[in-house]
Amino acid sequence: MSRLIFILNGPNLNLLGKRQPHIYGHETMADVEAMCRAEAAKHNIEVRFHQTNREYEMIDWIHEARESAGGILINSAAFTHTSVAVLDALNTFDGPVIECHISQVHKREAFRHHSYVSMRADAVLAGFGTQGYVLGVQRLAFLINAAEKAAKK
Ligand code: CA2
Repeated sequence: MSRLIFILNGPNLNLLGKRQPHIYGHETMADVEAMCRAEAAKHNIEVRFHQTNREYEMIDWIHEARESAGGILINSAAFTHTSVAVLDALNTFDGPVIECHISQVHKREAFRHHSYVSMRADAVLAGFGTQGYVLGVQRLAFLINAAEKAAKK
């Protein structure tokens, strides 16, 4: 199994750390990327890290992950609650998918309680702040290692 993971971030997350720190904290996307890369390096995992405000770009990266990645960690932001297209793309990916939300979405508005992505995700992290990304990377590394071991048997 590939030791490359894709970490994909949806709309408005480029503003992380710059607005609404009471909800999303003070770290920026660049800080989150650095945290993910540091954690991945501990597990000998390579990272592609992307953020987009465009649904088609998110879908294209999921298609790219099909060809090369051992797992996906995704914070699809508002697309989580609206996008059948992102769900359809994730359903074409064979490896583990972990959904991550910085905030505890179930404590927030009712429209954030439903996630299309959760219909595909193997695990969901919500409310861990940006630490959730680190936990997601750890879990993907564990699953990739387990799959490698199983393949050797
Ligand atoms: O909690 C999360 O990570 C969310 O995925 C964030 C999305 C929201 O639509 C989801 O319901 C939950 C919003 C991302 C917007 O990010 C911003 C960050 C800072 C300032 C403004 C927006």
